[in-house]
Amino acid sequence: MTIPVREHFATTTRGLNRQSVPMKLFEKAKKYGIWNPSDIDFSKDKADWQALGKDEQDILLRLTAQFQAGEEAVTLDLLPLIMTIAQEGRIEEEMFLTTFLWEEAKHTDFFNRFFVEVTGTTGDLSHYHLDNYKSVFHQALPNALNRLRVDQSPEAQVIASVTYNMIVEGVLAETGYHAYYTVLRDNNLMPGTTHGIDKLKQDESRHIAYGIYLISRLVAENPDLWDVAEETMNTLLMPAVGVVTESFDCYDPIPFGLSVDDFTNYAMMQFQKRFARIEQSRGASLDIVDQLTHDAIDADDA
Ligand code: MN3
Ligand code: FE
Repeated sequence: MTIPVREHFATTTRGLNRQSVPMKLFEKAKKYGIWNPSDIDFSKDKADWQALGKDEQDILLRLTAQFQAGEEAVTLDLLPLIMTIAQEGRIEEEMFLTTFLWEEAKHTDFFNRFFVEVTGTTGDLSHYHLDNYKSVFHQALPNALNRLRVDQSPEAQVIASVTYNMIVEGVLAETGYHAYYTVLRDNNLMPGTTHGIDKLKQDESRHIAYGIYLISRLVAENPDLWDVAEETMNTLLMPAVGVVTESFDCYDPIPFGLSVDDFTNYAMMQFQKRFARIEQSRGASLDIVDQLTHDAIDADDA
C-alpha cells in the first residue's frame, strides 16, 4: 500500500463546502444527535417488564440481543470506511462520519442500559443469534468493511456501504424499530425505551442518507459499479429476510399478536425503497446526485 502524500489542506485552499450533502448532515447531527442515553428514565419500563409474560419477555430479549450486538458490530466495523474517506481527503464527509461513529457507540450504550436496568439480564445472550443473523453480523458486515483495510477501491467501498447502510441499517435496523413500536408504543409500554428508539431512528436516518449519498456518488463516478451495488443488495436480501423469519419461528403462538408476514413485508418494503433510491443515481451526474440527496434530507424533518 502506498502512503498518500499531502499536497494541501482543503480548509485553507478551496474552503469547506458548507452547501455539500455531508455538511448538511453534519449540521443535523450537531443539532439532533446530542441526546444522552444516560438521561433516559427507565423506571416505568422496569415495572412494565416485570408484568410481561415469559414469551413476551423472551421475544423482547431476542430483539434486543440482536440490536445490542448489531450496534456493537456497526461501532467496531465502521472505522475502515472512515479511514478510506479520510485518506481521500474528503474532509466534509469525515466530519460527518465522526458523528456517525459516536452515535453508534451511544446506541451500544443505550441497549446495554436496557439489558442491565430494565431486564436485569447479565448472562450470555448469543443463543439469540441464529444462522441468518450470524451470516450478516459475523460474516457479511465485517468482511465487507474489513476489506477496506487492504482494498480501498470504489468497488470495495460500494460493497461496504451497501452491506452496512442499505442492508444492516436500511433493512434490518428499520424493521427492528417497527418491531419495538408495534410491541411497545402501540401497547403503551416502556416509555423510556420507546423514547430511546425514537432518537436512534433519527440518528439512523442520517446514517442511511449518507450511505445513499456515498453509493450514489461512487456509481456516478464509476457507472459500472451499479451492477456491483445491485448484486450486493440481491445477495444480502435472503439472509436479511431470514433474520426476521428465523426469529419468529421460535414462537407458537407469537407473543403480542405479532405476524411474521407483517414483518417480512415490512423488510421487503424497506429493501425496495432503498433499492429504488440508489437506482436513481444510475446514469446520473454528480450534480443530480447532490440535488436528489439534498431534497431527500430536506424532506426528512429531523
Ligand atoms: Mn445505530
Ligand atoms: Fe447507524
